[in-house]
Amino acid sequence: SNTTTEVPLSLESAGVALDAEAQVSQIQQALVNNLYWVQGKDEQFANAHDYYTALAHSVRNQLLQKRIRTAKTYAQERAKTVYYMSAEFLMGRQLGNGLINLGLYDTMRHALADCGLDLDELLEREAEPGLGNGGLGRLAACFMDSLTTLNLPAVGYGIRYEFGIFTQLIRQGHQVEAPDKWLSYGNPWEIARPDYRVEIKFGGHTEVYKKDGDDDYQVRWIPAQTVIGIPHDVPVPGYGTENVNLLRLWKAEAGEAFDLDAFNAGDYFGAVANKMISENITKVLYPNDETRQGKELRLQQQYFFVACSLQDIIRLHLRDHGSLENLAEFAAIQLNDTHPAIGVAELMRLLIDEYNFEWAAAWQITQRTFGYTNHTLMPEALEKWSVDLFGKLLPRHLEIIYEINHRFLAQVKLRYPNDPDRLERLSLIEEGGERRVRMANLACVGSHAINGVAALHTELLKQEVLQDFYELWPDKFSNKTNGITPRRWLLQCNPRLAQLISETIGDSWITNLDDLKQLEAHLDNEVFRHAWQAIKQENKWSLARYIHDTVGIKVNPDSMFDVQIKRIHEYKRQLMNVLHVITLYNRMVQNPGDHVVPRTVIFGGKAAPGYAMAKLVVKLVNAVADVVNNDPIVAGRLKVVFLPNYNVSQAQRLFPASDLSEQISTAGMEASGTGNMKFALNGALTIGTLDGANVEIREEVGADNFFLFGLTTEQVAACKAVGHNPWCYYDTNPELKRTLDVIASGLFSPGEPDLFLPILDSLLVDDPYMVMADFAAYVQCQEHVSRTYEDRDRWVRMAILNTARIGKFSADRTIADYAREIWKVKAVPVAGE
Ligand code: Z16
Repeated sequence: SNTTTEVPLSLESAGVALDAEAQVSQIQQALVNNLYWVQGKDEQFANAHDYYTALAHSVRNQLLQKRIRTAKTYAQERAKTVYYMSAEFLMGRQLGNGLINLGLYDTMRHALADCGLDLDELLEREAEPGLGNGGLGRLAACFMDSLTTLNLPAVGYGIRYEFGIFTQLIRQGHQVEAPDKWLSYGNPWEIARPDYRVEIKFGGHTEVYKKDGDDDYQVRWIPAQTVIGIPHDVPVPGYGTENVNLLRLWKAEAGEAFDLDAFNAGDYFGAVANKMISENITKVLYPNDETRQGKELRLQQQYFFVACSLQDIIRLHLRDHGSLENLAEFAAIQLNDTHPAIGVAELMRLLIDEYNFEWAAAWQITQRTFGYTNHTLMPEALEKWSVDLFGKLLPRHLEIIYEINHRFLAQVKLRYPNDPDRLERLSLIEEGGERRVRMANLACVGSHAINGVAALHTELLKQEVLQDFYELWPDKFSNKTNGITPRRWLLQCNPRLAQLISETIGDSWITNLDDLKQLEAHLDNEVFRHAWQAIKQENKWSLARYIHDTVGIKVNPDSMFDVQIKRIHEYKRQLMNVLHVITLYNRMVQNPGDHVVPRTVIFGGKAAPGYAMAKLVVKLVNAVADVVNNDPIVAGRLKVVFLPNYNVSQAQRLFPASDLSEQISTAGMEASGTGNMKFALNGALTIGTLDGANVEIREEVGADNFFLFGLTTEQVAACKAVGHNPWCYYDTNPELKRTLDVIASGLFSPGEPDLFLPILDSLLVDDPYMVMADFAAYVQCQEHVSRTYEDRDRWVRMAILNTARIGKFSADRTIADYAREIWKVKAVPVAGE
């Protein structure tokens, strides 16, 4: 054929009137050309991965075309831009999402089928870009989708980790971590931009000097080392829009000036070794969710990506506006947690040391530019860096932080003249013991807006963790309840349900999730309810197949799929869920003939590699699964599954197939949760505590359609205040006693009788997460769940109502609120061709 003699074609974008047949043949042509010209492969030898890559390049070409027009439009309109700074972006696979957002999904499926290729199979070839730990990183990804869908000018700034979140393997029931080599077959979605490289300094010292023609003294930073940041751009499409925003991820490389000395000194190997040290900065994602690690490399990562991003923002701003005076009018920088909070000191440094601003002017620009989102109430998660380490790595920033603190505390002293304790709490520096820089305090002082991620979380922030800041500046605080993108979390992951919904109420819900309310009018339509139930059933069959393929366990698709998928953490109480499973098992053993509602209890989630208790919970789940799944007395009425390596791709299979969503954290500990929203959107019912966004989900779906149990935040606090005694629950609840006794008996740890002792100790000695206190209520609520599930028609009605009433939790709503109330940015739609 002559197809291979032409230069690679890109797919023609929509707008050009092509009939379906012409479009299909053009797609096929583009794929073959890409195989040949980009990948150097003949059709004959191409495998599924090659076709995936070809397809990805075709989609990327179209996105780039739109991206170029988007950038032009934003510049012409002098649009205010959101810069979302996040150490994590958990984007998930891009191909399916790109096809859907371009409106090409069905066409592509047919074009591929024509050549004997299965789109689903190609989609599975894409490596998972796991550049995040969990909720916080996935939130950033949902936000990018909504920002673009709402036509808001935005750039996501982050780190291009060479290794993302580790691959979780299960060996003899234990978690084992393997490196995540997600880039080993290349990444068709990114474009390196060496032309926009920036230089970043580290270490060394500062000195005072006089600038020519200036009487004032200036400070300059003489670094010990410099590193180069290379941006890698990933286009971010929106749904049904021409706009394409950018995710700009930084990769660290060795600076040339830096190794030249070593080369000149004849130390060739030393110079190359130093290159490796620089490149380490973006080597690997820290796998800690909610626990900080005071490692130097982590601080280097944070400073590196923030400093790269600020230079980039300034370059763009000066290109379009000429002066930094009006930076805050055109740039809104959002700090996703404290990970990028060093940006406050870095922007001050740039303005003062590099652009000659006076302190007061620089400070005003800085405060007006930054906003700060807090994601946790847990004190152990709040980032604090040793002053010593900080000063070694960032000597100039430490000086600037001291100066910010000095001026800030002077202001506080005027307001609270005789309150040294308050001063101590507000200080950017923690004294007593090793002095440390408090990043949350820096973020609060340097931002004009501070927000929590769910109503309860924001209230608790104001009353507890950030109380002193709230009393100082109540107007800075607001709530922005988290949301999820309905494109990935319904349209893409649950195509059958999406189709039924669109056939029933039209497809406006895709960009206006509140329209799902119209489903309520169809609640009494039996045909609709049956269709709904049949889709859940099909999704469960397909998950059952996946479970069998991955872990070899046969599950009953007619049983209730009871699912808890999230990072493994004591406060999330996977342990309480396992204890419930053991209790159900004990009942079967004791009364084998009793009627039970069959359940499949599914767990998924990674434990931080250094978190021994979380890893022991993983082992316990697997050990309980071994016993329960193989005991003939159970007769298949209860199955336990631990799915290894939970990630975004797996999540897309799990949410559509779930009946019951486990949201059982100790009240007051989960800032928001977002999995809870994904379950409800896909018609699962929640068993949950009054924690995080559960509170608002229950408000929206109605108390009758939510299985509530457990102590409230206030009750937890009261209980702890009087002294919580877990033994009394053990002594007075025979089922709980039996459950712990069975673990202690070694039934789940043959040959290792002491294996689970740390778990029993934690429960019986101080039970900091109130598992013992909430257990009876949880088990009772689970009985109510089972009885409800038996009335299948009632269950389906409740499920439909959950989906119908979940509209508030669209990330489109969340982003519209940020845009209006914090960022003051407006939509800038790009015209079609
Ligand atoms: C994270 O994923 C979260 C908080 C945090 O301090 C660090 C990480 Cl890596 C999570 C919260 O635990 C969760 O409740 C919340 O929904 C999510 O951030 C997004 O706000």
